Amino acid sequence: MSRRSHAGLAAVALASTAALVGCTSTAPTAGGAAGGAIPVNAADTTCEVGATEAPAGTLNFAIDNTGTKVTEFYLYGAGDRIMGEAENIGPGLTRQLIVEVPDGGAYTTACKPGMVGDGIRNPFTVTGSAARSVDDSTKLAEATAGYKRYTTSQIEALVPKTREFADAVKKGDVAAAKALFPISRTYWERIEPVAESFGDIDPKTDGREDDERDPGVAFTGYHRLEKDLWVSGLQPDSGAIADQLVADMKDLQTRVATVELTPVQLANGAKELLDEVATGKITGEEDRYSHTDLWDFKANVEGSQAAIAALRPVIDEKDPTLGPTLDQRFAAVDTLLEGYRSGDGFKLYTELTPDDIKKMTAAVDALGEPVSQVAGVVTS
Ligand SMILES: [Cu+2]
Repeated sequence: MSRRSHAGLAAVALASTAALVGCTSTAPTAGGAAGGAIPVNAADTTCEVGATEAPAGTLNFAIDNTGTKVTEFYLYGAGDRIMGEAENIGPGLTRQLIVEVPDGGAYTTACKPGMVGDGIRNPFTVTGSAARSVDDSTKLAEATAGYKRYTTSQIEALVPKTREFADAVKKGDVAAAKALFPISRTYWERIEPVAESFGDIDPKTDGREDDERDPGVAFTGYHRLEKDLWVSGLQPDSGAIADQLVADMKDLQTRVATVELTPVQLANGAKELLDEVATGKITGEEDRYSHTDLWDFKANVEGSQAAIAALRPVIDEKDPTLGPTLDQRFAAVDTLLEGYRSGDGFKLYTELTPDDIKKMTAAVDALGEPVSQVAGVVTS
């Protein structure tokens, strides 16, 4: 997840007005040219979205990073619900984002140069309503049902394992809590795009210390406790932070039970997980106190693999060449990661060499390319 601020809706309204007035939102006509991709010119200080509205259904954005910083693009629903996101778009690169938006209404687009803050936001209207793609294909319906079972099973393991971690923190058993930290996070990191899509849970459970926050909003969740365990020592409120983390995971469990996943979300989620690896794990940014980034790395890749596996019958039907390429690239990443095993876990990030990082970056980029094609294939 980008280092987003928690400035909430107030900033949304502010940002979009600013974008309209100051930051070159050129207010073009509906949809992309002739129903094609909606062009987005994402620069360092501007975010020109080639349309202010589009009919409900499958939206297709072509995001062109014309700036000098890595950027990302979001389509938000009400309450900053993430409808779709494309992260880690390097300068000079173009990335396609396909998002299924069956319900008409008010949405918001955001470009985030440097992947920080609330981004440059513009209102975006979706008109009418459309059938969900899952409704007109048995294979797609089976894919989302299968992935929903996977997500549910991960959360059924996440809640008790997080409880175990929290109990160790509350008992002051630092050694046990340190051992449980990366293990309990594995279930979270496997399904992170689904968890993130709610908008308000991820910042509380997986936010970093240097994230922008509203005044009075504390640094909580896994990484606060990671800092307590590995750096500052357990604090008087560590127990309360641990209990809150468990409560947030239970909240996630309740919300996921009613969520309807779409095939495009599975495909985008598989890519988002690899972007997570590229921006958070390969850089050592995510688990900066414990250096257990490779546990998260493995979990992100497993989660991506699960989403792709759920969609595989549809992929094989629509593009029989893509499946074998995906298998080969996933296998290459798995084999590479196995080389960094240590005991039941992995080497710490601090034990990796620049050459290790280079190999990991190349393998994840090589996997990211065919995975980024899946959204287009399953909606074709
Ligand atoms: Cu994370």
